[in-house]
Amino acid sequence: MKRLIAATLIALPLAGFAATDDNLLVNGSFESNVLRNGTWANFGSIDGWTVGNKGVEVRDNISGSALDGQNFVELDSTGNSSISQSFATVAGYTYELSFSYANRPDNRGAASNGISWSVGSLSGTVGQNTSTSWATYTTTFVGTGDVMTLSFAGIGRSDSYGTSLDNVSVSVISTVPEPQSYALMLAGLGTVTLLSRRRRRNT
Ligand SMILES: [Ca+2]
Ligand SMILES: [Ca+2]
Repeated sequence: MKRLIAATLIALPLAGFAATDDNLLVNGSFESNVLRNGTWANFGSIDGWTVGNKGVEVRDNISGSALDGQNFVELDSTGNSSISQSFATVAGYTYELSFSYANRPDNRGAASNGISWSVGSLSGTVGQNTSTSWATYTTTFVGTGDVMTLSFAGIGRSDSYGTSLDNVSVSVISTVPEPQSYALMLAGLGTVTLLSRRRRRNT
């Protein structure tokens, strides 16, 4: 029994390195719609994402170039719009959210630009400037065990000129449970040890 517990204790932290770089999102780089190079179109729906009522502009290397592949999206289409996507999570796993954003060369100034994002209890804003270089935002969050939703929305002046978004990904970076669930597991193992000791004493 002692040897089994020791083996389990060694195996638990090692499980944390069995992380994957796989993107849990569908169409995170917005390449599903095939457009002619140098053109764009406003879509009411795109693969993988729930689209806000003003649609989403998919751009094939126009008003900027894609960071990944050929396409990126803009969320100030005919006005500020939004996209969201849900994905299953495992309670206690750590996930990494990463996405890239840039302002178009012909942007209408910082007050017109920006994107807000949210996942679980986390949220923030990016791109409220006039930088036309791609920047990447990365953060981590812990899975709740339920389906979680990642959302993006255009902010700033709603004037059909907005910030570009590309290369969105959510991936598992650690399968080590958070300290609380880890403590619960160890407490469980402790109980097993006590029971086996007590059983041994009784026999
Ligand atoms: Ca892309
Ligand atoms: Ca705008």
